[in-house]
Amino acid sequence: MVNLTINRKPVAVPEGTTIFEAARQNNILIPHFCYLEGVHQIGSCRICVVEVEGAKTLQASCMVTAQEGMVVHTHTEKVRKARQILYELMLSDHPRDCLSCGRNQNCEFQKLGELLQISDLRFEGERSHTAVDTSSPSIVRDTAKCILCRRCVTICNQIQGVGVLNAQKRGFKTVIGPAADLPLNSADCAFCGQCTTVCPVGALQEKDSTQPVWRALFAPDKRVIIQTAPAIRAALGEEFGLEPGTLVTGKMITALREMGFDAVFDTNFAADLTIIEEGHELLARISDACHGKPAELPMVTSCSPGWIKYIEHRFPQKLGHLSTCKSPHMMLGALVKSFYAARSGVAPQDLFVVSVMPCTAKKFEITRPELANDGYPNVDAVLTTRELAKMIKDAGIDFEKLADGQFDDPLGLSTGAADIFATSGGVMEAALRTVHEVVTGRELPFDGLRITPLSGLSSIKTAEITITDPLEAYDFLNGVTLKVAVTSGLSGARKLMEQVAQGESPYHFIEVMGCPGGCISGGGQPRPTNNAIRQKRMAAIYQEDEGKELRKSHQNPFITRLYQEYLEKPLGHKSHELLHTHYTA
Ligand code: HC0
Ligand code: SF4
Repeated sequence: MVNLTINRKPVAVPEGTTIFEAARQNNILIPHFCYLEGVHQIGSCRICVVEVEGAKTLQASCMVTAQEGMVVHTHTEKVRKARQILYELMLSDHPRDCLSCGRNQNCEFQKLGELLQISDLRFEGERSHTAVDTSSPSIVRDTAKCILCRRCVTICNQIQGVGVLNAQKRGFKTVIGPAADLPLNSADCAFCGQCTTVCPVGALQEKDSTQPVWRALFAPDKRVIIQTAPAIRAALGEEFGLEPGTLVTGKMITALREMGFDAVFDTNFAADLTIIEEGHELLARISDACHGKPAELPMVTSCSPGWIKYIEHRFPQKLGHLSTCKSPHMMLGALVKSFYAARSGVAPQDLFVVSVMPCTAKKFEITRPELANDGYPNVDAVLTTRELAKMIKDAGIDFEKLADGQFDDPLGLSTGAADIFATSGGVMEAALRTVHEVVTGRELPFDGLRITPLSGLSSIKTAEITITDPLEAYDFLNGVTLKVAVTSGLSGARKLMEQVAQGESPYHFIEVMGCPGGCISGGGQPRPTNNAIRQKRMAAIYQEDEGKELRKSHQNPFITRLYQEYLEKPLGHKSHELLHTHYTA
């Protein structure tokens, strides 16, 4: 341990702790701005400066390690003045359009100004006048608002391993963006939106979809259908001041009805459907391999559109490894515009399908020509969790006081297997719950159906299951050890795909989610998202699963009926037409 004094208080902290952390561990909060716990400590903003006795200059507390006998002062007159000047200098180059900024009232820069008691605008700097980059269907980049904290650079390079955002040019002309001034749409951006979750100001935000959704709701000739992703229910409450991990499924449904949506369906229904289709696809590929036919193994999940965009950029020769399944919300959209349209007597062109997703890349996904049927996009608009919260507030709904509602039939019933899609490892676990039972007639041989090595926040997780005594049709699998891997965040995906590209992957099946931790911490989820919040959202998701009577996708009675009355069989003709696609380089 290291002993030091902070604000006349003797404290002891583990060796290697920064002054900033030492203070925080002892309930002394040092104002800060660019710092992100455990992720980003580069001292670029210097707001966290402190006085260290004996040092000639003020020290950025996030950058300096606590030393034995150090004497630190965090709130002296000199320190307070320095912070105020630093803030005012940043403000001198910042637009003052707070009232119309998407981050108004939710801006870390605004909050810091309040904390530092900035009352004067003493400096009027030369302003940067850069064009707003609206080229991406997912993300808007407004570098005039950027305060060069470089959090997004760290996330994009070190966490996601994509490396699209970097500091370009020098001095006053420095901007954060793709090389050669490329617009985001022309760079290799995955549209994962992780940068939008850490941007403290309005420089990186999701592209607005609230206005098209309001227009559809107000259009007299539109029947507007909404579906909600598995991860929304564990995070939406945070936008209304509830504790992270509070499940708000029922309130969310009631809010959507009060806003005027004509039907509220659950993406989880289609997650169950995905398991049936993807599980059979996996078995077909393994069967081919076991019978000496060409088969692209490992099969890799295809439901995360940021991941799809990444593999298209980085491993275009390996697209055949992707499952041909569309992502669940696209499957549900395709069913709404076919099955539901026919049942309810509404023409597909009069239906407007909205998906609420924790993901910014889904805004791009719905524009893909591979994901349309009969000339209609499967889904018409994607709202992030943050956007839905804004709309609920705009509609004058007192969210906390709402009674619980129920999803509409028949596309609203789901099992626990679908709930866990929201978290890294969930799709794999859900698939194995069904695949093992289809092959052997028995439940997974794990306690409470949980494959715990596959859950949690590690970047790459693996498991093996040996098939014993399969049913006759699956005799070829007797004694086969199924090897699976799970990763979330694109840098883990790159490692697993490098093995595939070198022909050295030992796995049969790989789950990839584009965001660290899976959809619970997608690019469209409430800010902030850190590991403590991820853990709480994850716990809520498993609680939802464990509370369900039906926890395996093949037990969903409406899925059984859908096959009987409409789709006929997994991987059948209608499934291929509506639920599957091919991505080509
Ligand atoms: Fe996900 Fe999904 S689980 S990608 O993480 O598969 O966004 O929540 O909706 O579509 O179901 C996100 C979350 C989804 C889809 C589902 C998948
Ligand atoms: Fe990087 Fe993702 Fe942001 Fe694109 S969306 S710039 S890949 S963090």
